[in-house]
Amino acid sequence: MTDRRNFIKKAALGTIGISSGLTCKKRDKNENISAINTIAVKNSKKPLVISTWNHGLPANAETWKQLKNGKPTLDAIEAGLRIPEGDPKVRSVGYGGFPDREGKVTLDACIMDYNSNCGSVSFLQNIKHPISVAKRVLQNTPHVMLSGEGALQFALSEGFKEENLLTPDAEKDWKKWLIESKYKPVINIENHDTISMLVIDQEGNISGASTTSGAAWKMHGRVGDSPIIGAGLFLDNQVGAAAATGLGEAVIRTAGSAMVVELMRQGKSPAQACKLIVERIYDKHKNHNDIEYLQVGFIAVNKNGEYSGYSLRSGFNYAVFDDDNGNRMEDAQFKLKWKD
Ligand code: SD4
Repeated sequence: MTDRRNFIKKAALGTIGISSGLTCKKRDKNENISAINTIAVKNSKKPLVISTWNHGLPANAETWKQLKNGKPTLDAIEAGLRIPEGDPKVRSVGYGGFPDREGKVTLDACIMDYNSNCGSVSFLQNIKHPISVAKRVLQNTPHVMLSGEGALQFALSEGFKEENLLTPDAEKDWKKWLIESKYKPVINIENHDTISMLVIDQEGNISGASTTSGAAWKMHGRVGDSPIIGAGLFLDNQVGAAAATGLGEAVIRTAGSAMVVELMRQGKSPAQACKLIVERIYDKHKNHNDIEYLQVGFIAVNKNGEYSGYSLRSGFNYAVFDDDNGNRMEDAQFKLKWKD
């Protein structure tokens, strides 16, 4: 264990070297996009916190409070996301999340900062707060992603405690599901699914994170888009950030969040970029088995503080917190109504 700790400490020093290499050159924050963006700036004030789904409201509130108290941005994001992770009523994130088809709750999370440092865990079991483990991966290892047993070992070496995450309610639902055992992920469950959060902090720097128990009744070992940098979350501090919710397989197939950011780099507004990528995902899946239950949604922000959300099917909403209008839900525009 001591060797392991030493390794992790040394690795962490290595990370400092790597991360400074990744640090973005300082540029005027509007340099890339201001001239070509035609959509009105909805919000140019900092900070801005935006999170997927209703459980984004309490998460936003905590993150906001911490940012206003001068806490480091990643700490503020972590504190916000720990709220739905710890809430047993939220059936799609952390403790109380729906299990896989073997009755195991397996969790995915990632976090990324404005210097492009990333930390991620996937297929993590028995640890209530995967977002905190992902943050330790970012801070204390030379890696981006740890998975399964290795992620658990790392969490334990960092002092996290194992606990049973399958609540009696989730177990009851799983046993009901077992009767027919039909895999048909339903996104929009009570307006709670993966929580992805994007933040522009007081300095105007962009960071983000995502945490989920993934698709209910998935195969054991399945990992979704949420812990994958570029799929469930991506940001470039010179341009903006995007994060996904919905059917992870579709988002991975299309490198969804990375593509939204690249479209913003080319001058598209967050609204235009999210819509174009959702339409691309729809086109790629028109003849795919997944189309029957396919739902994907993105939130995005750019360096001007513009933000938006767009989903394939109706029902996606997101929480936004800014100085002008406080913490509120906004409905995403969508391409199709459910059943279309
Ligand atoms: C996944 N994207 O594991 C997650 C699930 C989700 O809204 O976001 N549901 O595929």
